Amino acid sequence: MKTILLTGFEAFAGLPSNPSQAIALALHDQNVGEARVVAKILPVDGIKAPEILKKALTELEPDVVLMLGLAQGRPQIALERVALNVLEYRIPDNSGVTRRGERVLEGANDALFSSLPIPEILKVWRDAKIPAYVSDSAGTFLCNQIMFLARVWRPNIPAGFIHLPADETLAVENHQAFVPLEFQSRAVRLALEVIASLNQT
Ligand code: PCA
Repeated sequence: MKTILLTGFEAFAGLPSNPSQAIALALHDQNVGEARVVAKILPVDGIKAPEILKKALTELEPDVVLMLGLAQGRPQIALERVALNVLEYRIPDNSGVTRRGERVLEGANDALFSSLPIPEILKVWRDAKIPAYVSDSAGTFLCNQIMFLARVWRPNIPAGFIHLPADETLAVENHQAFVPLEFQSRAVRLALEVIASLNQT
């Protein structure tokens, strides 16, 4: 049976929650098609998150890595196409560290593409009437950082990132676009079904 490593992030920026955490935890230890999902929640910490990701990759040797994170203010679910070898934190991480003008990994490529089947995932979402789009920037904070590292550390497996919009819990706090958590969760599950059925894994 294949193993899918599914990561989410803890809350950050003073927010009460992070939909990526709730969704990843709800899918932990579930079977999706021929694959078993193992969820890990990463701290929003530029040192600890890479350490936990690396440990999970070594211990689980997953066939696929799907990473989730929150992008408040985005109107829809976004499948990231590319991760940049740049750290340009616009806010401090949860340990109070701000990194500016640094590389994720010295000597590595400037950018790495997602190795997930982007067109297939978009099609499944479209058929299910889930509004979503391909994003050409995962930002320059933690989400971009771990997407980049996953592609460097496991170049030969499908690995990529989904940015989730605010959910209802976050949106009641301020006036912003949101997609209900239940709906987001369905989108992630559908993406996992596509990924689980990949031939190359
Ligand atoms: N979103 C942030 C980091 C953690 C998260 O969920 C980002 O987009 O980089």
